Amino acid sequence: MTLHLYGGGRSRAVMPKWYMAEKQIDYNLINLDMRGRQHKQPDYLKINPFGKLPGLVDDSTGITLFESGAILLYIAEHYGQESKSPNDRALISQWIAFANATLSPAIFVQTVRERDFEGIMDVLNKLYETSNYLVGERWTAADCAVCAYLAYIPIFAKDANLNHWPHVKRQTEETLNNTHYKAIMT
Ligand SMILES: N[C@@H](CCC(=O)N[C@@H](CS)C(=O)NCC(=O)O)C(=O)O
Repeated sequence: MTLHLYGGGRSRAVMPKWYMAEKQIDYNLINLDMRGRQHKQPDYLKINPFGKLPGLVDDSTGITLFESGAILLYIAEHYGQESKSPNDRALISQWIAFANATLSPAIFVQTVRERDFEGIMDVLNKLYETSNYLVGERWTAADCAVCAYLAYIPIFAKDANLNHWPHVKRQTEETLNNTHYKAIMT
């Protein structure tokens, strides 16, 4: 086993975990006890000096990585057999950055949610009206990143009524019912 993913509790390890489950990529999961501050111990700080999860080590290339988006992109590029087209790869990277930098605060942070949530849902709903996929004709790391956050809406944005955005609602429900997603969330 060459890939070692450090996660813990409900950390943002969800995205790489779901991606690897979906693509049947073998890896070793190391769950750190955040309450016991294992993610602040010297051994883990060598992987992420900021002491945050997730982190990744790939023995086959010798890289250590932090930031869930960078980890997801790395796994997709090296193990996911996604598109080789530079434009598709740029688009996948765009959606992962959008998920972490724009969508995530619009779900988790109340002040941002009040300002941005509806506008973001309007755009996503329109995109999902014509396709289930954000890049090309198949599920990619872009869909993993965006849908992993959409699945948090029922928990963190309880007041949002997804009936206003039926195509976003469909994606959210499909994620919550996805066998691999459910398996990594248990
Ligand atoms: N932008 C980072 C966020 C990392 C992050 O804040 N992780 C949280 C768990 S979701 C964490 O490690 N919190 C513990 C701490 O900050 O001490 C990413 O996407 O990886």
